Amino acid sequence: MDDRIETAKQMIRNSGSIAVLTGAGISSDSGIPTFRGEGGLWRNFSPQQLATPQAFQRDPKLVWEWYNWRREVISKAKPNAAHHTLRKMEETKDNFWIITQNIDGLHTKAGNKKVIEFHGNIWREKCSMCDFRRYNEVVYDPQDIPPRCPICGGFLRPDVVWFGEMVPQEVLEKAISIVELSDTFLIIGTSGVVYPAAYLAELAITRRKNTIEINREMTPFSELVTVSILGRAAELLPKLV
Ligand code: BJW
Ligand code: ZN
Repeated sequence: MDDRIETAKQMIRNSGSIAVLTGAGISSDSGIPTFRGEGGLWRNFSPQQLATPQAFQRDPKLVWEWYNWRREVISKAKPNAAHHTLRKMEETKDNFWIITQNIDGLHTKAGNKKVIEFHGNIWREKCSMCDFRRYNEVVYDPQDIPPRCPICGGFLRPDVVWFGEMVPQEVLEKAISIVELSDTFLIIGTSGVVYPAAYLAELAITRRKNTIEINREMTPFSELVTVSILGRAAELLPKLV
């Protein structure tokens, strides 16, 4: 394992252009549960049962209860050593971008400036009926759920990307160009089963970038990347710089 860390470290040191794809695993050491695996289920619902427009249409209150609970957890969470390491990396590289699937905002909180929030942000809200959008960093009182649009009275929803919805075109295009322009690609704490995020990692692999994966477990990428390191992101990332 130590020689893998050494190889990854050299790749990062010699690289002028780094792109990073992060998933729920990078925030698990900040106390935010992941989606799949241990502790990932909220009231026994899987993300596929809650993170969909159909679930919201059927039961907006239930879906908001889930997001409100996550808002509460996220409001108390602090960036961990993995987030902080990525901030240091950004400071030393001319070209450095994070593409995160997380909606918790912890990369920005850690001080990173070049962050693409691929699946949106939990504090952003948009109306399910009209074009109203707002940033609203509050944990709701249970009786105020689901919140209503101040313009049209429709239900507000979290401005995040659910299953069956498209990642906004400009976000997807920007992410793809970041991958294309990078020479080193890090894949951190993601199960790699959700598309199109997983496609970005596949793209990096097919374009023969230097690819480094950090994950507690094996993923579909583990045998395809240049270096796969098994372990916790908060423990391993600081060793790479
Ligand atoms: C650690 C660790 C530690 C833990 N250190 N590691 C191609 C093939 C098959 C299906 C599809 C396809 N293309 C599209 C689809 C359908 C679908 C999809 O991907 N389904 C699959 C599940 C099969 N995709 C979509 O619907 C997407 N939209 C789309 O395709 O639009 C086009 C279209 C539209 C209409 C019709 C047809 C096509 C949208 C997907 C949006 C996903 N949204 C969510 C919710 C976001 C908001 C929210 O957070 O509530 O995004 S679902 C959920 O999964 C969330 C996450 O960002 C995402 C990924 O999860 P992630 O980050 O990987 O977390 P986990 O929990 O899965 O994994 C954690 C990992 O960390 C594990 O590996 C651990 O081992 C590791 N770990 N602790 C290091 N300390
Ligand atoms: Zn509205």
